[in-house]
Amino acid sequence: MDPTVLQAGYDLLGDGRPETLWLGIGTIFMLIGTFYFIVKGWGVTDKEAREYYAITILVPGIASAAYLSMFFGVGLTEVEVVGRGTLDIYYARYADWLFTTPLLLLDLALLAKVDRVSIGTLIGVDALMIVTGLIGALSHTPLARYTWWLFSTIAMIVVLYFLATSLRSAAKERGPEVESTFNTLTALVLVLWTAYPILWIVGTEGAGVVGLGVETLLFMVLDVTAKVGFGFVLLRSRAILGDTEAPEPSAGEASAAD
Ligand SMILES: *C/C=C(C)/C=C/C=C(C)/C=C/C1=C(C)CCCC1(C)C
Repeated sequence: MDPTVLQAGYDLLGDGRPETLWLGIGTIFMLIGTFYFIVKGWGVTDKEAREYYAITILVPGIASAAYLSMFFGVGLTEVEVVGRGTLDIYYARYADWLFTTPLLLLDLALLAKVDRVSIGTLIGVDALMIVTGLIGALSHTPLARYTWWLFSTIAMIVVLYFLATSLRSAAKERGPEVESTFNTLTALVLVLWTAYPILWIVGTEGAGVVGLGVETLLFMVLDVTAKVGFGFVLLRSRAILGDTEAPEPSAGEASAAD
């Protein structure tokens, strides 16, 4: 590929947005992920596994809509920033993340089988992370932008800490299959999610060291891996199956088993 294409992308719609190449490729990957998970989940009858499929199919499904809208230039706005001029901000990302990051966390919370209060707290702090990141992206002074970035990053650290400590020990209680899948997915989340605030702060939203084309490419790679890659690891694991080997003894179940 010609180096200028790698630098900025290729203006597919001819409207002066070279990043449309990466947004178009992102849409295709998210659609492939969505349909792959649908086909894979088609004949699944296990009740618990079906829950994981429903959640995990929604994630790239929502992202494909967000990517397609950004591709066509919807969910894009201009923000005047003191000392930086006018920035192009794709705010549709935050709408995507506001729904998809809680769903990814819900998958992990279901694996760990934690209570509703823990799930609510985890998702609440995660939503705070996305909303404060959006406020930062729409702010007009560098000081405000960096302050919101810090707020959002602290919320992210709380989420990741919660995953690596209390959810991790809860997952361990559920046996080696769940423990190993949970740990693989959490390692993936720790690495990939940490890259988002770094890319934001070096990218056009922050210092502007990385241009919009490269930034859009890297966010696309992160988004595809954090959603489709995550789903691929989760849905191929036996950890998502209900505890069929040791059914809870309850009245009526003996006759239902015949
Ligand atoms: C599928 C999409 C995923 C997994 C998105 C994750 C996004 C983040 C972890 C974003 C974090 C941010 C900060 C911690 C600070 C700056 C603003 C954000 C929203 C990029």
